[in-house]
Amino acid sequence: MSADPASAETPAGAPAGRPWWKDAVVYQIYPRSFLDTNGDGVGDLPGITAKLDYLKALGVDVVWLSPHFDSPNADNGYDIRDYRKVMAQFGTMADFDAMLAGMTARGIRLIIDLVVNHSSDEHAWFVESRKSRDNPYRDYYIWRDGKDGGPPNNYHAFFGGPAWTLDEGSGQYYLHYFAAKQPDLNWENPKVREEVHDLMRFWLDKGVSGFRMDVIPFISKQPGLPDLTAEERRAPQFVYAAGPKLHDYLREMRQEVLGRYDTMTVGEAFGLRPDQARDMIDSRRRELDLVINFDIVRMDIDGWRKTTWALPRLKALYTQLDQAAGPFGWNTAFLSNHDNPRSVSHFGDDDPGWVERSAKTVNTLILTQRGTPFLYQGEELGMTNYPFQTLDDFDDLEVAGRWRDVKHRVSEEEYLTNARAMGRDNARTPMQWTDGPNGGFTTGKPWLPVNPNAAAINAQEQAKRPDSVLAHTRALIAFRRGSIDLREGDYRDIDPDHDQVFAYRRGEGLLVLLNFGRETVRYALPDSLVIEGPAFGTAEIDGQTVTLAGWTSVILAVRDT
Ligand code: TEU
Ligand code: CA
Repeated sequence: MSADPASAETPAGAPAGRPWWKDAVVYQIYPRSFLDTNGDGVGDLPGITAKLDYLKALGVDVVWLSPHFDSPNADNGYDIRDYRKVMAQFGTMADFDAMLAGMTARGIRLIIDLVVNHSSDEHAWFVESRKSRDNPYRDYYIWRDGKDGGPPNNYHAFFGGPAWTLDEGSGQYYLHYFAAKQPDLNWENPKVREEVHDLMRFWLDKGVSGFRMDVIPFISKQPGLPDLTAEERRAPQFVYAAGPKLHDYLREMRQEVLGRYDTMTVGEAFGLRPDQARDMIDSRRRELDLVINFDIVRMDIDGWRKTTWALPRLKALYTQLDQAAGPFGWNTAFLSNHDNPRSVSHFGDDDPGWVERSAKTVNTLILTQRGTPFLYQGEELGMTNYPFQTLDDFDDLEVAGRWRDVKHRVSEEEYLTNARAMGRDNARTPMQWTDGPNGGFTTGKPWLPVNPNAAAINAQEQAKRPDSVLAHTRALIAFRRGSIDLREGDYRDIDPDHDQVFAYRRGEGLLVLLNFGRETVRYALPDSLVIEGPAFGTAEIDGQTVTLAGWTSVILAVRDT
């Protein structure tokens, strides 16, 4: 192995050079909520095509598109009925091709969502599978006889109730980790794996550059499907993600499909601890390239309950993830997506007086970490959580499903407080393009209401203002592109215990300072550090002391004495 850290990341036998996805900034689009062009209240693919210049100006390199496939939408497209068809509400295959061509013309790559732990129960495979015990598709899914007049084991579904549903016709139960309309595929069956490889090739041959893989650690089931212990039932994902065949399936996928194209793959690491996730992305093992870790976004989550978090804990997680990735892994940096609350509301301060400064600071954190940053639509504007009033205001099946599970022992008020803080619909309200009706998202009735703060927080207004969150985010993406220290440099937290300032070195030349609170902080740097001046942003510097106003951030050029 060479001593040069850059070449140490290239395993023997792999193409030399740094993979493009390490230097990319990724932007996630939730198509249902991006832009509606035909007034039916649902975002669509032509809406994405219409905004490609906006994405180009923002400076992102890759779009991750949440599922755009034919689906009955029990879980907004994460229940796929036909993997080769575009969801009619979103448009046609011609619309998809036009969108992809528009991206390619602008130098933007597209990765799509691969949701193959489960399909929809309306998928032709499942329609066949449930017909009878001897149907040729029976073994595409996981069917078992019941036990003692109930389900085969005590697995619980993430969206409420048991993870087994009885099919009256054939008298057996099928397994579904999520909703009953999302039956789990049987990866033990080589035909299932071939079908998945085929559909991957279908989209790769169209020109997509890779996949974000939904709950990919769950594809290998526990042998014999034993009952969970009481302890395991509190967080079953750690059992579901620990199936023995996961790595075999991923290596096979790389060999059969991915290795033959120039791709980027990012696995959703739900249920994996950092050291287990590292195994999926160790470049020597030839499985996936990147993972979406849950450690940070779910650090203050206990089931449906939100607990609290503190800055030193957040810092410790960043250091842990960085160390876990090691020389053969590469991290992602993100603070929200379509399953989590808005980052400025969760990690920042969404009070109208602070939201703008705070969103800039949160976005600075995302864009200055070591790893590939993922921004979620609206994050570049500092979009906030939605003021939900009642449980009926939520569209997401997770809110209702979990409520059914706990309503006999939890007050509605307590449940609502938690759903307001953590509910997935916070991130799913439509993009706020203008201060006009429905934030410019639709001329019709939006499928989920637009946040009333669209009058104050919207792209049109921010595009005109040089000190907006949008302008800051755009400038920072450009700065990152030009900075070897940010893209490649190592990561060192210089003050892990400070409870308001996050201070870290990137490479030899940069120090990032983030003030995670409203109080102004006079922050003293060690004498061993020479401050050459701000590299991005401004700050009042007096000798070794940097004054950081509430919720502000700065990147300093520094060197060691
Ligand atoms: O999510 C994985 C997942 O299980 C959690 O993130 C989910 O939001 C919930 O909290 C589980 O308790 C992926 C998708 O991102 C999500 O949108 C889908 O609903 C889910 O898988 C099923 O496909
Ligand atoms: Ca539409």
